[in-house]
Amino acid sequence: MRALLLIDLQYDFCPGGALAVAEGHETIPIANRLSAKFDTVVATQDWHPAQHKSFAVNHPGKKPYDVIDLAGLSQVLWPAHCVQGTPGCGLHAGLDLTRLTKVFHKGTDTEIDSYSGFFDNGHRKATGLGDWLKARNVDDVVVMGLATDYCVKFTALDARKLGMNVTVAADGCRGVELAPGDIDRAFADMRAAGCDVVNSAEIS
Ligand code: VGL
Ligand code: ZN
Repeated sequence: MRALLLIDLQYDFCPGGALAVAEGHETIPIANRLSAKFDTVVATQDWHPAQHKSFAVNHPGKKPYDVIDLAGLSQVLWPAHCVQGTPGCGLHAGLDLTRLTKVFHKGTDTEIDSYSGFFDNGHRKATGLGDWLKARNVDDVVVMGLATDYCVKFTALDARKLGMNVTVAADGCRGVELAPGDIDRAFADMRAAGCDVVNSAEIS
């Protein structure tokens, strides 16, 4: 069985949002086109409490994009984004919600960030996505969404670690690109882990 994983297609990652990704909204029509071809479509939602420790505002004296140690891991401090229940946390209204089989939230634990849709960054707790897919005998996943160099990348890498065949729809992804080359490096990392990186038009 196969599933489409739509990663963090939320207002805060689109132009005008709190952690806007350039052209983030351009992923929406691609998500809708792909969704029509899949029986199982899962969306993830970054879903942070306001006190989340990945937010610079929760570390006095720090500013966005500073890097700190959090729970023993290197952590980029972000502008506050995807705060539970705020409009910015919402899935983009252009997304065809009728196609969604299931939504998984991540980043809910104040103490640790969660880029992957499967586990927190320390691989300490699972979101339930892995077990949910396994229960449905999903062994092939197509991944796309926001942001290429964070949540898409770590979701794709974790899917590989869980033994799934992973295809990344590159045109359905946009990245943060904190440092020049981050997006290209993210695709290279995904390829190196065995992900097939393709154009969405190639997916039937
Ligand atoms: C993301 C940074 C912080 C993402 C989420 O969805 O890629 N990036 N939180
Ligand atoms: Zn986040």
